[in-house]
Amino acid sequence: MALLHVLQFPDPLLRNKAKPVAVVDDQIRKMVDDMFETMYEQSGVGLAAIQVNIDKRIIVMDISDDRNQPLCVINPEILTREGVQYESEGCLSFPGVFDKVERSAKIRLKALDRDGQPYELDAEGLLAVCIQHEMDHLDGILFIDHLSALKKDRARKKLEKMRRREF
Ligand code: K1U
Ligand code: ZN
Repeated sequence: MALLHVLQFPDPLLRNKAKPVAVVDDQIRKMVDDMFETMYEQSGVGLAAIQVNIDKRIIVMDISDDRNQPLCVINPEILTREGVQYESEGCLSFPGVFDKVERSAKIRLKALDRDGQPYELDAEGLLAVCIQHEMDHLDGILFIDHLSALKKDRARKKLEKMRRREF
């Protein structure tokens, strides 16, 4: 396995749109495993392939406290949506920036697993938020795109300030 470089805002590659995976083969499984290793190493609960400059519709997630419930999501589709939730989100491409985003409260997801087998999943709470956040990444959409101009500007300034402190 290998650790991958996570792109940071404002890298234009984060705006790329991912393409569907045609066949889930060993090459795709290697990408999935590398993405899991990277997500766990960065203490994230999710990671989309676009964030590591892979233009494929692949997401990895683990929202469990013990970090032992990996969820591999390939070619995701949201079948149904219900209600609204407004919760705080973070992003590995925006370290230190958190803000509330409006998302569907409950979703039904259809996807392929690490073996290329189709499955469906009902999600709510953090899992539903995380799936929607990661699916946005696959379409080049970032969570700050959901914020008001004022909050977006505040997030940008916070990121700049944190980066100045790093150097
Ligand atoms: O960059 C990413 O896409 C990963 C992101 C996923 C996410 C977390 C929470 C809400 C929406 C999307 C993260 O893992 S952010 C860091 C994190 O570990 C975290 C943040 C908030 C709650 C729980 C965990
Ligand atoms: Zn993100």
